[in-house]
Amino acid sequence: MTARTISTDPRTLLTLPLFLLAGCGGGADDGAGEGADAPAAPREVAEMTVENVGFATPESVLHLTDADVYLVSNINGAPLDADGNGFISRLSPEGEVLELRFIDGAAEGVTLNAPKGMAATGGTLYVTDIDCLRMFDVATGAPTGEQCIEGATFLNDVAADSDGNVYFTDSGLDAAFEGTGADAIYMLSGGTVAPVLADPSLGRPNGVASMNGGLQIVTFGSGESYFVAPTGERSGITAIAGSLDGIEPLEDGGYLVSSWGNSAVHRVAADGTVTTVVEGVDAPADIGFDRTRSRILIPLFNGDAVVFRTLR
Ligand SMILES: [Ca+2]
Ligand SMILES: [Ca+2]
Repeated sequence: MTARTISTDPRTLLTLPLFLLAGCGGGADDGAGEGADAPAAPREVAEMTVENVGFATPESVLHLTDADVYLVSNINGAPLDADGNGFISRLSPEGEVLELRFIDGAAEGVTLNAPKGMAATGGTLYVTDIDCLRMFDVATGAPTGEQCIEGATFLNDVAADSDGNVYFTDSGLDAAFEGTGADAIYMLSGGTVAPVLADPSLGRPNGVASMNGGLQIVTFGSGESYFVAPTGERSGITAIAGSLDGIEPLEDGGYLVSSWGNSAVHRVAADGTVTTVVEGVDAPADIGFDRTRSRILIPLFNGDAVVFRTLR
């Protein structure tokens, strides 16, 4: 008996491949009343909540496009506890947990305490973990290195640019979510880490995206979004919504952003227009985006679940 549960949004049609329906048996939510009429061909999973599978304080979801698999980082405990039990799961686009502890902080030779943001480039997975950026082989999960930042208090999101440079934020928070003044945006390039910006006025930077020739930052403290040029100059500082977390760039120059304050995912168009694309998601942390399926991947920080929603 699998512990896996799929909850469906009652507002949408449940569309599951037949093997999933068979695998869930009576355990599936009963949005699946169409079973007898289901066509033989596998259909696309449109809307889904993957829960009761072992996720533990999931902070981010990353779509690995080439492998077509989702990675889910699990803090497993408090966000700043160096408890050695963080893990990263592999999840299929059909909502099947392929390997709950693909990378396991409890395993011999692996250090992972409270993993948060992730980015993959050049065969390496970069993961923030309190005050360190840890590296793993993205295919095998084997540890390949780390960069620990003196004075960092709450490293959070990670993004890579097309040249393989890696950017990551420090939200400058302590265990009580009070400001530490360590707010920063770092760049790892050629094996060296240097701050792009380090300033307590950065608003508790959380999500970072490489786009439009620079970085777009969204903040957890001030609920703002702003652009950071390669020179470090900040511009376009705009209030979006409370407690912003994840950001995903869109092809049109706009982006998606999650807000704990609104329990929502918003779309910010290239002209700055803000709309709501997902509502009613509690503590939506570092969202991912599956561009192949136009699917938003939402980790529910307090719900130990990952929600799939189609961006229409
Ligand atoms: Ca932990
Ligand atoms: Ca985050």
